[in-house]
Amino acid sequence: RKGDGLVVLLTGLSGSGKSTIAKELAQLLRRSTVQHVTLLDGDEVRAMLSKGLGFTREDRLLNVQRIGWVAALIAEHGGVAIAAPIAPYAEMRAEMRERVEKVGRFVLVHVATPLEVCEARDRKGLYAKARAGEIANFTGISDPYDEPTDADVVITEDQSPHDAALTILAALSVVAPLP
Ligand code: GGZ
Repeated sequence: RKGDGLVVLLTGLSGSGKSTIAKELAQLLRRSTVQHVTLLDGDEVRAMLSKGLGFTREDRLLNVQRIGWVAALIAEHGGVAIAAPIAPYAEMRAEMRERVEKVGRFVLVHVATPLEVCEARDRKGLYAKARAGEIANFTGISDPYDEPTDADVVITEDQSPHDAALTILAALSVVAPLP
């Protein structure tokens, strides 16, 4: 319904588990009473909406602005949008919050898996490449990540994706008890 719009932004390092948690959360919401859930998948966004953009500060800003614009549009029409870009700059997250809060609710989730843990996992081998200088401007290695100070939910590394999604769900309280 109009006015019920919501954007959930998961921010965190590469390999922190954002995408997996986002997918799990979308599933939980779809199985609940919330039907219109749009997951703005990071890979899809980078392939379509932000095709051609790289990882300079300017490109990341554009990427996250585009995600914010689409997410706000979804929220404006009563939908729920979930997005999980790294969104490394506090400024871009604040801008998204401001944009969304004009039309609906905004919930910032910090997936706070420490750099050491992400790097040790290195599921895609990107950290090794970044350390070797094969990838420039890599978040956490050679590019900044502003730790959020305004997160509505913080997810820690000991939580399973399912646990994390349940924690977020509880914080959303969108799943109103049925009458
Ligand atoms: C960070 C990079 C980089 C650099 C490629 N820095 O773990 P992944 O692979 O699948 O997720 C990362 C993704 C980050 O894109 P985002 O759109 O989320 O970033 S931002 O919000 O800052 O615009 C990583 C891959 O792209 N990747 N190069 N230099 N991550």
